[in-house]
Amino acid sequence: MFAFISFQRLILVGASDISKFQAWQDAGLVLSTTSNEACKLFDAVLTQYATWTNNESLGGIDGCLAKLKAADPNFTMGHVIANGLELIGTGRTVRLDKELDSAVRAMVALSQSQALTERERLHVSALDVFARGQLPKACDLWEQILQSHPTDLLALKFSHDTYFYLGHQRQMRDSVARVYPFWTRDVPLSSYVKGYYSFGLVETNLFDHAEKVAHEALAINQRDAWSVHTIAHVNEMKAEVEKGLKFMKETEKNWKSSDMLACHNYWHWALYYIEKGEYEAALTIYDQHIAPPCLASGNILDVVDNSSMLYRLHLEGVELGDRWNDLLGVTKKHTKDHILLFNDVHFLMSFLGAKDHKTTEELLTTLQELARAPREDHQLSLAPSLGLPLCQAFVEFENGNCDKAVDLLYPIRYELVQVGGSDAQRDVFSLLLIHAALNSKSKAKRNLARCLLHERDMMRPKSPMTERLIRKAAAVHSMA
Ligand SMILES: *[C@@H]1O[C@H](CO)[C@@H](O)[C@H](O)[C@H]1NC(C)=O
Ligand SMILES: *[C@@H]1O[C@H](CO)[C@@H](O)[C@H](O)[C@H]1NC(C)=O
Ligand SMILES: CC(=O)N[C@H]1CO[C@H](CO)[C@@H](O)[C@@H]1O
Ligand SMILES: [Fe+2]
Repeated sequence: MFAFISFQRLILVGASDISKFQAWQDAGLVLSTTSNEACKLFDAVLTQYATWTNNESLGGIDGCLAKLKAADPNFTMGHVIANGLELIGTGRTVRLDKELDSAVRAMVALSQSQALTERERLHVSALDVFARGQLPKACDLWEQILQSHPTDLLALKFSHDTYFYLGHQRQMRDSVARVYPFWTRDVPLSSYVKGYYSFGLVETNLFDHAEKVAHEALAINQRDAWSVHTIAHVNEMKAEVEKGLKFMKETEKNWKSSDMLACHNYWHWALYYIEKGEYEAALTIYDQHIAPPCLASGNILDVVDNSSMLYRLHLEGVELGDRWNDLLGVTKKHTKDHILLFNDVHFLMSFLGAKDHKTTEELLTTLQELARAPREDHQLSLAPSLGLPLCQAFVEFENGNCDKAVDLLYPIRYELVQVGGSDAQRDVFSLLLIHAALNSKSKAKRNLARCLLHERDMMRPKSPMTERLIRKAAAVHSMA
């Protein structure tokens, strides 16, 4: 499974044959280190990241990173992958985290003291700009790498994840498409690239094509949790509830040990139950498979899933017990992070759910302050037009000011894609708008609710949730 070490070794053994050496050099992915062990560990980390799976027999990603540092502390690409995973994890920011800030600075300084390849320098620059919040610029640099090194899996995956955070759906698809022909069957991990491509397809509404490519990937490797995830999205977007439930159940054994994604796949599974109105079943999945890893890892994706699941159940009027308070224990420390607006709004959901007014206020004021100061940070530049009205809409809704929530949310709903995340994840914003409109005092807004439900029904016919909401809308309308 070592995608990189093979190239490295071939460069070494091919060195006597100049033309072959050149060919590998041109296509190959040079790693500037004298330690073969460091190359091997770099590859192990990349493989685990690319497959969403910590391999415990290798010591997991953290274990491998520690050994990697020890094998060659001066290995720039080792620093790149270590810092990159921290930054892409979006749980830490150099703005507030001195340790991460100095790690990024040390990486840049180290790279300047070494004779590196252009590709390696671009990797360093990409992370340097990412750390300063310039996510689109980071993607441009990774694209530059991919144009000359289409099998650079690290550049491909970092850009894929960053496009996701940016809500750049077509870029997420096309970035993989541009390198797709180079990922022939013999290239290690190539079936996973099919999974990345299929996710770009689903996020651009090419559902049938997405499903086909994901099944191709699964035919090669049924343990590919990300391709399972794409199919979960297809079934979600088409409201194919029974098909979705069946698929998750049948494949669970193959993906449940992919620890970085399993919680999210369970989240998709529970969504089908919410669709059906089977709240107890959704809560059982939540309590067994979503809450425990979230609590243990504090991983941002897990926290987001936890919040988002609870908020959807809250909108459906389900009693949630102490669950919001438990979640608050994990989210509260992120109140002032403001790394991604998408994360902010999910932390906010938990503050509102736990009725922690002080923390709610703190999140809003610190975001307002950061948004006022001019800065290069891409996400913060979106705070005044998108992040703040979105957060305020949630607050108004919780305070019972449904009309106000609609006024805040309705004008920006087609722009919200820019806060990132998947269509399925951002659906909670559409649901909030519909619920706010349904419960508005103004008749015009209740009428809007009906229109929004028609829109929803056209996009995913036969959704049980939409049907429930349409019945509710008819009831409140006749009351008017
Ligand atoms: C973990 O790594 C070992 C050693 O490379 C490998 O044999 C094994 O298949 C890996 N396990 C998983 C689940 O990928
Ligand atoms: C790392 O680089 C520094 C400065 O060039 C050098 O002094 C040190 O010996 C190197 N360490 C290793 C383990 O190569
Ligand atoms: C990370 C986290 O706080 N997870 C929580 C999600 O909700 C459950 C309640 O079912 C809590 O127990 C977890 O602590
Ligand atoms: Fe998803």
